[in-house]
Amino acid sequence: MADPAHREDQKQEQMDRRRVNPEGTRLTTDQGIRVDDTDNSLSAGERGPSLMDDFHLREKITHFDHERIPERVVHARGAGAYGHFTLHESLAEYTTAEFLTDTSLTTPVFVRFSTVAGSRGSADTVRDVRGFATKFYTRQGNFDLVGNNMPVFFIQDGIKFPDFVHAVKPEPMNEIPQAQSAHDTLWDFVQLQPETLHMMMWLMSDRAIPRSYAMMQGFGVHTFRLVNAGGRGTFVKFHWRPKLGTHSLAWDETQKIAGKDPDFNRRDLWDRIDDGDHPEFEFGVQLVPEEDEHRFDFDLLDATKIIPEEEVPVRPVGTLVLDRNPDNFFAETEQVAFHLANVVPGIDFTNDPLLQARLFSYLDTQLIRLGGPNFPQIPINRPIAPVHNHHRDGYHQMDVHPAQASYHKNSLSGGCPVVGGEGAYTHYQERVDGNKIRKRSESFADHYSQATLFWNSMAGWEKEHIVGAFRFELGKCDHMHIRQGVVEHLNRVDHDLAVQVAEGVGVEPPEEPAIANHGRTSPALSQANAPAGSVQGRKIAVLVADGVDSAAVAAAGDALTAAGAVCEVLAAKDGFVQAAGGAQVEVTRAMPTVASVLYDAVLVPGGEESVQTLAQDGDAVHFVAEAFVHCKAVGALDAGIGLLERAGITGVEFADGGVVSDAGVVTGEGPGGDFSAKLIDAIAAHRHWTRKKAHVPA
Ligand code: HDE
Repeated sequence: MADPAHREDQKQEQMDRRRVNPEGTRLTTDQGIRVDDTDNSLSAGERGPSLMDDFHLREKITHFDHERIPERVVHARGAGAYGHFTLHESLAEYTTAEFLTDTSLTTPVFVRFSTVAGSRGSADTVRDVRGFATKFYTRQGNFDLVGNNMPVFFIQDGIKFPDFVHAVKPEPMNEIPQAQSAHDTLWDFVQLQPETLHMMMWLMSDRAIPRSYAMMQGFGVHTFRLVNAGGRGTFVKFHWRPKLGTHSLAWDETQKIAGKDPDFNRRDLWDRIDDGDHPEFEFGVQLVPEEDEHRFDFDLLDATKIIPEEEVPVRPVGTLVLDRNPDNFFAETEQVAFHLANVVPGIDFTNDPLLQARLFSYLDTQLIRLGGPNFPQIPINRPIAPVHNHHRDGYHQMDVHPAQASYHKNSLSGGCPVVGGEGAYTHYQERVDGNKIRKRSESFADHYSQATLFWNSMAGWEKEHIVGAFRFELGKCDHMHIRQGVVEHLNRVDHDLAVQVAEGVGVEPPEEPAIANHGRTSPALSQANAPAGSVQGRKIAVLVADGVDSAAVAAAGDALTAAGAVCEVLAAKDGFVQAAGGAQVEVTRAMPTVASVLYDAVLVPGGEESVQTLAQDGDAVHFVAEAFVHCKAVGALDAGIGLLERAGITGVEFADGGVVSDAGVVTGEGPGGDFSAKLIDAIAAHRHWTRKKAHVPA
């Protein structure tokens, strides 16, 4: 039965009961005994041995000794947030899931974003798939949508998952390299397992290096099934689409960020929510009637395939807003346990063999990671729907069950909990029939067509990035036969791609295409066609020194801030700089503590003296050059244009009276006119990937 007392904040109210506030308290042991001293052990005399009597010392050290739990075997590094899901359009025709049919409900959620291959302490900006796991605390129980930011997967059958993960993880002899796919074992796996090819195209694309968790799509990947009140099934693919658009970092930038700020994506998510700039995602579904199951040239049960949006449009039906940071990383983000098998009535599985293996894996791994069968009682995992059953005992049982009967059927507890009733989960009655065999279906045999579709759909700059990524990754493989093997597969995806990669990694380029390119495209796959973004939450660096034109700093800063951007004033040192007219301009950060890779754009205001100083400062010159090379918006006013020239940014037209904007370089005489508007447009465009930049060293 759904809980009639459902409230929007029910999950937070439940969490509040477990939140412990230290204010006004005194230090105690775990037994509640007040402690007189926590800095000195109990010892026999001032220089004598510590004593076993010291229960506080023993307890303190023992607890510390047991603080760590195993990290997730994959998706170890993550960042979480609470939020709400609202439905705009009822899917009652297709499902009985209440949160997908009742548009008056607001469903609390917890989301965890993650990288896959790296350890808990690895950098955020590595080339990798990103997890996008959502726990909906619905009135009918928890529904977990455990998805990724790419719509396909590396393998078709879950039995290959341990092989794949062993191949991509650091190599066994020396645990090198950390959180990198650029090594022999992964590419050896790829060349011998061509079903990986489609996903490898996604992994080599900019999708694998998102600018922000708030700027990436999410996908349920598998085909699931919705089931309506009449028991009719409809195939469904789940989609998340970010309100800010789907945007990525530059590859060179990601590698530098990994050192400058390894927490880049985690921090970005935290800061956005802290600043009230709440990440928002549209929830959409692709629906396929059961009778259309075989109408595609691929198998709906094959997780290495998408349903092109041009064939089955994504129907937007809801919105997810992330609006609350966790209070404690371990308690919430680390202990949250997602499981694909957590479904509510009206949502069911299909026979996708990758999905089926996942049904087993998540609970299994969580039993060891979270120490026994009672982890659903951990506050972050507890449903808001009431839980009653005969599960008993086990490590860390938190509930007290006074009833004499812990079995069904019973007469001693009035037959309770009673089985069934309104809203009970019933499995979709799919008819199955077959011999027990170990054999991949013939309908899973085509590994190349959709990889080609992806390649064909890319803009020119996206193709360049993909070729660059293949060259980088294969260039890190020591074994030439592995490089050659991959190129041969790429020659079945697209001949041009194979030749370009081969030329970069020193192997024989294929002479002829192995398969003719089918020429089809799916425009929805290209990030170039994603809706333009905004400057919301974008970080802009304003470079200053003594003598800066403070009016320009204030005017441009005001315009950018009003548009939702975050402006930071950077100078050689912290404190204040003395502006041209004598005013003081507060410095947000000292330049040596940051870098251009941590910002979306840079602005150099005027002021002769300021610009002369900056032009002598290697950090400032590098800052501007690097931002330019990473195709970011670069703005300069008056004398500030001189710093751009000093950085080697030539070939752009400089303003002579008016505002000139060329490939994201915006120059002007003063912050007035349309300078700020042009700069805002240039920043909102995210990156100017087609910019000519090879001549600028950075
Ligand atoms: Fe997972 N996956 N996975 N996976 N997965 C885990 O569960 C697994 C797959 C995904 O933020 C593990 O609790 C198998 C596809 C996410 O906590 C583990 C197979 C997709 C997360 C596991 C897959 C995912 C996980 C590790 C192939 C996208 C992180 C710790 C059959 C649709 C969730 C854990 C979080 C985590 C197994 C393939 C997404 C070992 C066996 C496909 C987002 O159970």
